Amino acid sequence: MPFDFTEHPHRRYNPLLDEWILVSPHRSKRPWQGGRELVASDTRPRYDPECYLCPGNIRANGERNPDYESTFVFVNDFAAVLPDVPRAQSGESPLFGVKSVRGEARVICFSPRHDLTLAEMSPAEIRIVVDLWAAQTEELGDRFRWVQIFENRGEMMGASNPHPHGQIWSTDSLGAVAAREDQQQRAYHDRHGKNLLHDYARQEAHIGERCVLENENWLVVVPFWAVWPFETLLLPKSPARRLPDLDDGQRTSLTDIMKRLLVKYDNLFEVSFPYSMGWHGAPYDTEDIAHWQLHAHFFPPLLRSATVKKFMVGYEMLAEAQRDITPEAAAHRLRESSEKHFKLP
Ligand code: H2U
Ligand code: ZN
Repeated sequence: MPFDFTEHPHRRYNPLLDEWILVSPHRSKRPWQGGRELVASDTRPRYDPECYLCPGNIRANGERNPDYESTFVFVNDFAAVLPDVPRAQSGESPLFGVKSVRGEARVICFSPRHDLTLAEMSPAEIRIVVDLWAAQTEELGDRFRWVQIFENRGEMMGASNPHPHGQIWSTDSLGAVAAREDQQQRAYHDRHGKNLLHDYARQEAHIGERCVLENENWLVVVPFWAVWPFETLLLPKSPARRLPDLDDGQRTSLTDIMKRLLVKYDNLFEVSFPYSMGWHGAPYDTEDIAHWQLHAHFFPPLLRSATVKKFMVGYEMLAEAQRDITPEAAAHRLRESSEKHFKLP
């Protein structure tokens, strides 16, 4: 019997993280009698007087938001990292490692409208967010080695507030995932003289079966090594190191492809699709960044409906990540998903 990717359990390699994942395609038909998430009825007002992020409102720490008309950035009132921290260093024992971390955490409101999401915002409004992400990266990159832009969307992903917003945590050290991606891209570049994700995007575009969307400058794939059921990777088609490097045309086509991807996500289960997404641009600690390719990860937790999500438990916590539905099947479903938002008449 020949090996069949769509039938037989196998492991796939993630070259960005130097990790393996278990794929069990035969298992995707198993019945589900476990937990279902509640679909929160999405009847948010345009303005919520109780919201900490709406224009003109008072935040949890007593400060008043300006009457902003497009986007608004402020230093997180409950920041996970702080700019002034005394130095700490590990002692003699290798078993109690510690390092101090210096950083700054910001919150970024994508829109004054409490009832929108990025998926429902217009391309012109999304473009303003893209430009803001780039400007923030540039500014914070002057002071910190790593600028982590991210968005937790939806209650299921732990978002503390439904107002459209994201965060930026900048730190003087690379987080573990960032450090691993840096190391892996560097090793590939040293060995092959080429850029890992640039090579990967070219090969995926050629193969096609994991591609979800493509335009002039960008490609969206469900990566060969995806862990989350509908995980995607957004890749530039030509070399790009960081968001601020993108020219006007690249930003316009980025806006276009993000909008299309987010609408497809919402349409998949006709729900405002929860996810964590974020950007990985080259670190700012060195000029030696030819190995880096800018990219964004989208990690949505939903598995088979608006109410059944994937759990990262048991085997995943103890051995390695596992998935049932194949990345190819997920990409197929996302390709089929409409580009007209289900809420539109
Ligand atoms: P999340 O929804 O991803 O948790 O992001 C919201 C952030 O906003 C969260 O980190 C901050 C929280 O600390 N926040 C403020 O800084 N001020 C507020 O008044 C409310 C929330
Ligand atoms: Zn609000």
